[in-house]
Amino acid sequence: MRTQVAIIGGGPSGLLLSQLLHQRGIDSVVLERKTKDHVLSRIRAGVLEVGFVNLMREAGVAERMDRECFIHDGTVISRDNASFGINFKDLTGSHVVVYGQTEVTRDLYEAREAAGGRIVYEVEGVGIHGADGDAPCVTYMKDGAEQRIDCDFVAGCDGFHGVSRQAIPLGVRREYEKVYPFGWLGILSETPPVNDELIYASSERGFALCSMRNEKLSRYYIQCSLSDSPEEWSDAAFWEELKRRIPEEAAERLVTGPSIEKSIAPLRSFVTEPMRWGRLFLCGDAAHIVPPTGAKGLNTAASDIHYLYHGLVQHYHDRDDEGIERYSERALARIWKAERFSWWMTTLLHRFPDQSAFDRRIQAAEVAFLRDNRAAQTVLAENYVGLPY
Ligand code: RFL
Ligand code: PHB
Repeated sequence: MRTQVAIIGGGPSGLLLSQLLHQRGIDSVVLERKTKDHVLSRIRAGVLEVGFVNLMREAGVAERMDRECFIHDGTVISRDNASFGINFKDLTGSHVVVYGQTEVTRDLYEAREAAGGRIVYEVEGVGIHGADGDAPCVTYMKDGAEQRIDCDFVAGCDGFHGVSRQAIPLGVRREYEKVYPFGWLGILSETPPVNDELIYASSERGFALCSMRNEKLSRYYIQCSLSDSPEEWSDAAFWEELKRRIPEEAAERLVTGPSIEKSIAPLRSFVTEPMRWGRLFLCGDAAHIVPPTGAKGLNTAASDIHYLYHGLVQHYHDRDDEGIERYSERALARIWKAERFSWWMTTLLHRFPDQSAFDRRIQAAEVAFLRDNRAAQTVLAENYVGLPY
């Protein structure tokens, strides 16, 4: 098989890139390790930056999103029962959009299928060859037979556990990592959200987040121990713990119900550099991870796709390689700022096992400063709604 861009990974990064390239007449093939149903069963991001939404529009896949999404002009921060709002609209003139990653991925799959896009599911043993030369190729196993795709470029969109990053030689690759000593236990429940804006809650018992997907579907998280397993947490225990961490008035109106999904995500910050090696480009979780506290994971994946897409269009339409040559530099400049913001929000709002009483007081003082200081709120708001591409 031959294509212009071989894309490894059929998550949101890979599908969005494939769809954007298609809009500009550039051919791609997407290789996905799992089935489509499996990818769609993963409950992940919920908060999208306007930059992401604009990219979906450019890809021609924003119709349902524009109809069904929820615009959030602000968020609530609480600490030990006192809460305050951060008004994004007032502070930055912008907002964020609530529309689940599952729906984003579904819309992208539908668009790729409608356009006759080539997506190969359940591939195994993907290998990238000759990325440092002029004629790369990708090999993989499908139904017991080895297949090969010759291409001009390879986009590694295969997430944190993928193979693309490993294709960059160790002598070239630098990795930066911070692992946090806790995880997030998340549940999805068919109950109305407790609040019309998200609540980020810091408490003596640990962090909690009240989020949502729509008027009838809520997403809640509580900070948990890394040794916990979702089976150990009954729904009743989850709701009780959540209520103890969020402001009392919110706990009183919280509607509880059976969970329809329950999972634990460990928290990690991770960046790999460079994000380009010859004709191989890393995008999204394949290159970097943030703790979910700032809602930046999918949004940073989208900015990578923006830079790569424009670089490839420049290459094919203008015969100019400036965009692909500077891809890594441009993507990383934005990534590190999102890494900083996500690390900061995580550090501000979580309970760390080795924290002293002094550390807790400093955290409380920082939350109080944020509550009282417009400049501090503006810093949060500008980062949360998304820095410019
Ligand atoms: P994905 O989604 O991991 O997709 C990678 C795809 O590649 C496939 N794959 C392979 N295919 C072929 N060969 C191989 N060897 C392969 N290895 C892997 C996988 O099966 C998969 O389909 O990466 P992508 O596309 O870069 O997208 C990244 C986002 O999924 C991720 O950053 C976000 O979900 C992070 N995130 C959030 N981001 C936000 O912007 N806003 C949020 O509100 C937000 N909330 C979250 C989150 C992530 C969470 N978890 C579970 C980590 C909340 C949570 C709890
Ligand atoms: C979510 O709705 O899943 C969500 C929202 C905000 C975050 C993280 C996750 O910061």
